[in-house]
Amino acid sequence: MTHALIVIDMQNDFCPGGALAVAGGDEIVPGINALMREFDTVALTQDWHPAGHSSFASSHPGKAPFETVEMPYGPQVLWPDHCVQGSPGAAFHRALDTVPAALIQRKGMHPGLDSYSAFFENDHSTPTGLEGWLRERGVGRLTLVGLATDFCVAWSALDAARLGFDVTVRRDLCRAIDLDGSLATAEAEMTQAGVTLA
Ligand code: VGL
Ligand code: ZN
Repeated sequence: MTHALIVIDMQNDFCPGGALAVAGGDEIVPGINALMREFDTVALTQDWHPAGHSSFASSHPGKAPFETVEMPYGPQVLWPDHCVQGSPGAAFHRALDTVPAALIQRKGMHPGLDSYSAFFENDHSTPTGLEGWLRERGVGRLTLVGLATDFCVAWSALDAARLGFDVTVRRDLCRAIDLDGSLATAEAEMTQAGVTLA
């Protein structure tokens, strides 16, 4: 069974100086580059929103970043504008080695629907296609690293476990946003779902 590495959202906007900076987000780049060399199958994800995306607080008059709104698919945290398609903030961190990656899975492209997970949009039903790509390549085990532990990494890990993959999250190669205890909640949910936190 093939073991794949999924590198989540290692983009400028999630690193120090970016629009939605995760503390220490850039520290994990060298470790991720080294880990990629140990895997035959590597995929990267890239948060890739159209301008005016519905997950941006700026698209909701009177709302501020980090407030929550009800969307047709459930509660949605509002974020500063980030990872706008083609912008410098949406580019991968310049030190990230993208050469070993066979796939770059972009997500969050539907204007009215956010996507934290690499597998499904936030309605939990619109697939990105990553599951099929992995299955066709005989992948059964996944290791996840990247940003942010408590949002895109956790949602990807939970979906992957639900889909039947054997999932490990390398906590040392992730960094968290930690909004109102979201890291502790995400780690408890991952453990509950059978994800290995290494
Ligand atoms: C992410 C918030 C909004 C992430 C992406 O990569 O964790 N978080 N979009
Ligand atoms: Zn986003």
